[in-house]
Amino acid sequence: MALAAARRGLRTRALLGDLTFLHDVGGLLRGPDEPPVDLEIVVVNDDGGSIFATLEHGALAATGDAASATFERVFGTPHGANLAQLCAGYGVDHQLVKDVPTLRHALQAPSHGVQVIEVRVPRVDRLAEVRTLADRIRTSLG
Ligand SMILES: Cc1ncc(C[n+]2csc(CCOP(=O)(O)OP(=O)(O)O)c2C)c(N)n1
Ligand SMILES: [Mg+2]
Repeated sequence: MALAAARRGLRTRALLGDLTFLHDVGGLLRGPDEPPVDLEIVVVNDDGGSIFATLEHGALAATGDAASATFERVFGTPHGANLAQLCAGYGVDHQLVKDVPTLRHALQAPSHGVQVIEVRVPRVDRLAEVRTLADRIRTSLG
């Protein structure tokens, strides 16, 4: 669906996590007979799957004992993949963003072809951030 919109000349963005990106990274490869698309792929790279810290078994991560190491290996799944090099291998533009002003600038800039914008974030704060965000939404809804 994103590619169909991108073909119509609409500015099209996909927002995904690093593990999701790595799972489907082969999709960056578009053959010479494929129609050109304008697509921005924004990858939030926290070097693993932080969503699992927000689930029930995320409690294991906070124990500090062997269970937290197991949680990190099985659910956190850090990988250390170099997204810039992966994009280079597919001939796709890559931009690493390290702060909010740079991200704003990248999102406002004209976009042509397939571009990956990698936003590096820490993984450790995900549970606290989700709770804070939920509180703010509750408060704003009254
Ligand atoms: C096709 C598919 N495979 C596996 C899953 C299970 N799954 C849910 S979230 C997730 C990892 C998400 O990691 P990431 O994309 O880095 O996002 P983060 O949790 O860091 O925000 C996985 C493997 C899924 N939902 N769909
Ligand atoms: Mg992630």
